[in-house]
Amino acid sequence: MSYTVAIAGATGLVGRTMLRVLEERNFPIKELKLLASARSAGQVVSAFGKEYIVEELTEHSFAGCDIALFSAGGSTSKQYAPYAAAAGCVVIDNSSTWRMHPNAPLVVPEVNAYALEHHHGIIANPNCSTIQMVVALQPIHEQFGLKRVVVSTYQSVSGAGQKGVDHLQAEIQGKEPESRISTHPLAYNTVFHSITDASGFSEEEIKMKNETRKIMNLPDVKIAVTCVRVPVLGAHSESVNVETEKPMTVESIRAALQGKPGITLVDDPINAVYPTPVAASNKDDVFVGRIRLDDSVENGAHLWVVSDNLRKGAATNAVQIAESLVAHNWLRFEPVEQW
Ligand code: NAP
Ligand code: 3JN
Repeated sequence: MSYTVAIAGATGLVGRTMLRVLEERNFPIKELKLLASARSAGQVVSAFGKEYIVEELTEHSFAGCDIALFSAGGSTSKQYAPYAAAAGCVVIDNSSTWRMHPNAPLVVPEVNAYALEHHHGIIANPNCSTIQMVVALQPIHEQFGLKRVVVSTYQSVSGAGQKGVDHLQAEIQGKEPESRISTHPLAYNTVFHSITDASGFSEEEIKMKNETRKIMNLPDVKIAVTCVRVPVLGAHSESVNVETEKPMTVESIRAALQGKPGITLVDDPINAVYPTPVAASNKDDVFVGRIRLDDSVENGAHLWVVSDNLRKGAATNAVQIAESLVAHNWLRFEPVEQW
């Protein structure tokens, strides 16, 4: 079997990474439809040894498509994903639009692939910072029972799309950026995501908390989040502190993580062996290291978790969802009346 796949946002950082990941993983493509805004219509993109012409995304784009991978921003997903689902095409959406919708499964295959079984045509891909954290947390939860998580992120500028990369690179070259993702300088600095919530939290912090609870099916787990942007081009790092029901040792944590799908342990701190964003870039795994016990609570530990935000944090996770749907024969779905 092979499938007709549309990519909405094919010219963006995530969309281009999706194309690469589909190619690398040899996803069975019958036809490929590359969609973006009217600005990019007519652009030529090479993939799978062929040249494709980018088309403007419209409500009619999904006729005959089996799967649509969306990474064109939240408002585009909100407007067009329901048209795709109505055309019988399964949407895997990278924006936050559908993540907390009760009819949309929010999936990281290593954690909750089971949630895909009875989908209704729109499946949400979590936020990049959430994905890498839950991949590392799930084996710890299974072994020791998760009570509380305290996480601080060190997020690369590619998380803010092409604009973020251009902003940092311009400043490093001593130029004025054409557009900015922060009112503060990015180069040689640390900044926060926009804070629009009256509580003082950024959207990114709120997403991490809500999405983690939904994916891990732990509605009451305690989570404290601080999200920070650092002058790194690709891959997000996270300091993750966990408190568990059962006691842990460094060795038992390593044993819980070792060999789990999607996780690579990089943990020999005496020899300066630990995960870094440079080493994690262009890889698909979540890299975990600096495992230490935290003696400030009864059962506590620290982890350092690093992953490529454009790959496992976005494109790879979306393609893994598509692979899982295909492998289980779960592409067909019962539609909902209204999204
Ligand atoms: P990007 O590099 O800025 O690319 C944005 C893409 O969306 C471009 O292909 C753009 O097409 C397309 N687009 C924008 N407005 C559109 C419209 N009205 N109709 C059709 N296409 C439109 O951003 P990105 O990093 O790829 O991220 C895209 C989205 O993915 C984000 O907004 C977010 O929701 C999600 N996401 C990103 C990350 C990450 O780590 N970067 C992680 C998770 C999720 P044009 O080239 O024609 O403008
Ligand atoms: O800032 C980052 O590192 C990740 C940003 C992700 C992002 C950027 C713009 C809009 C998202 C997301 O995936 O949550 C969204 C969004 O769809 O809300």
